[in-house]
Amino acid sequence: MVQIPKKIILPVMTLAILVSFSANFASAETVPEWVKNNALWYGQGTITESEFLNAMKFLIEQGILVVEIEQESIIQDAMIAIPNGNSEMSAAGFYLPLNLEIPVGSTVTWVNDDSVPHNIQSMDLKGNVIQLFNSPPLETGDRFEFTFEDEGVYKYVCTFHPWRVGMVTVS
Ligand SMILES: [Cu+2]
Repeated sequence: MVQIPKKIILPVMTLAILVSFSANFASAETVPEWVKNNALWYGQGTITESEFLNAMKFLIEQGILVVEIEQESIIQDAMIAIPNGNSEMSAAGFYLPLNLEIPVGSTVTWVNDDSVPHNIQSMDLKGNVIQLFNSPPLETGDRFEFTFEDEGVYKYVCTFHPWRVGMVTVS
């Protein structure tokens, strides 16, 4: 049997900053003439960029141009290892981690670090396989990915070794 060293994979947190702009149409008619002229003059190269940006700043301060900033934390590279010995019906060989906790929108990658094939089949909370995320048989070293778009507790099982049930908690 091939012995694969145990790996510890840590999730990497990143902060995504989403900036969106929208016009406040109720006050769109209140864009003053000098701002309109600034846009024209900037296009013609008769005013500087900072003068043009001052006009944009004015629109934001007046609530004419609405800027929304949202911050969202996303775990990238969230991984679950199927460790060596996972196929054996023993107390060892649990998925690593057995319950992965991630924020909404994260992509999870399962990697088969065992010496025999496994699959990943989503299960409902009663233990029935459902068609939500379903991998083909994964050979040693193969990976399978799924992106969790909704909050919830998700279970999965390997149908070759149905005593191996794991969990992903999305919040
Ligand atoms: Cu298996």
